Amino acid sequence: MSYNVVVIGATGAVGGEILKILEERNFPVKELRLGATSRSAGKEVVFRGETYRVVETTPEIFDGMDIALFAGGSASKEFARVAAAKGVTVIDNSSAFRLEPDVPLVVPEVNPEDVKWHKGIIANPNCSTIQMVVALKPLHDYGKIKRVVVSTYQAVSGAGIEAIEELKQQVKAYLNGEEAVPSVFPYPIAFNLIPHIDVFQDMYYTKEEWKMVLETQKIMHDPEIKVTATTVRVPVFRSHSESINIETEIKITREKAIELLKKAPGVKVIDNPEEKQYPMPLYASNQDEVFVGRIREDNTIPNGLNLWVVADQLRKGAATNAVQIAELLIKYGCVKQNG
Ligand code: 2RA
Repeated sequence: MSYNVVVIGATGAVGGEILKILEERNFPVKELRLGATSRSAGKEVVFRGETYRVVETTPEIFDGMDIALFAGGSASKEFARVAAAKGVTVIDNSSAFRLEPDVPLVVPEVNPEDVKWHKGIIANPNCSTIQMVVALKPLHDYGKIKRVVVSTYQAVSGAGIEAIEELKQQVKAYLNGEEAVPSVFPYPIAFNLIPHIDVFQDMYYTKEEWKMVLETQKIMHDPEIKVTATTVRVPVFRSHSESINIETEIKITREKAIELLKKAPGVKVIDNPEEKQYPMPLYASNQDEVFVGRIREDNTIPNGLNLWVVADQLRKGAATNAVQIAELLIKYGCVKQNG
C-alpha cells in the first residue's frame, strides 16, 4: 500500500532532509506534494529522479493527502489543525503542539506505542531532546533516573539554512580581518560560543532548555524525572553534542551502562579512551544513530554517570525521527487513507 504525502517547509534544512530520507528508506509514496512559504514557492526539487515544483502552502494542498510532514516553523500553527481536520495524519516538527495533552510526542525507540492514541497530529520532539532520550531510555529502564544535568553544544544548522551561511561568511570575514556581522544569531558565532538558544523564559532559562525538561518528562512518561539544562550554540555546521550527567536510583556501573547501551535501539557506543575513540559531530553527521561515549561513573555521588552524546540533529533529531513516526503509523494501521 502507498500513501499520498505532503511535505510542508520542503525547501528548508529539515524539509530537504525529510525528502532525502523518504527516498533513502523507500517510503511508500504514491503522490507527493511540496509546500512552502510564498518566498520559496516556484522552487524545484528532485525526488526519486522526478522534478517537483514547490507551491505556496494553502489549505487546498492537503485535499486528498494521507500524511503531512511539517518541517517546522510558523506553518504548523497556521495549517496543522487544518490538515488534521481534513483527515490527514500530521507529523509536526515544530514546538507548537508538543506539550498539548491530545498530541503524542514520539521518539520511536522510546515510546512507539504513543502514536496509537493520536487525534490527527503527532509531534516530533526537539532535536536536543530526541538524542538525549534515546541514550537515556535503556539506563532509565534499568536504574530509574532521578535527575539529569545536561549541557548542549548545538550546531548552527539547528537554526536553519541561513545560520549555516552566517557561519561560513563569518569564518571568511574573520580570516580576512573583516567584521563578522551577526544576523541570525545575536552575536558572531564564528570562533565563539553563544549560551542562548531561543527566547528567555521562566527562571532565566531559555525555551530550548525548558523543551529538554518538559519534553523528556512527556516522552519518558515520568513527570518525576528532574532535568536541568544549559543549551549552547557552537560554531559546528552539523550534529549536536551533549554532556549528560545522570543520577539513578539503582547504581549503573560503566560496564553495565555500556552493556545496556550496546543493546539499545538506535544507539551506537563509541567508547575506547585508549584508542582516543569517542563520538564527535564531524563523524556523526549524515548518520541516523545516536552516538554515546565518554561513559564514566560520577564519583561525587553514589549512583551517578557521565555520558557524551552526539547525533545528527537534522536527521535523527528531526527528519529521520519524523519519517520513523510515519513508518510506525503505517505499521500500526493508524493512517486514514483519503486519496
Ligand atoms: C536548534 N533545537 O538547534 C533547535 C532546532 N530544533 O536551534
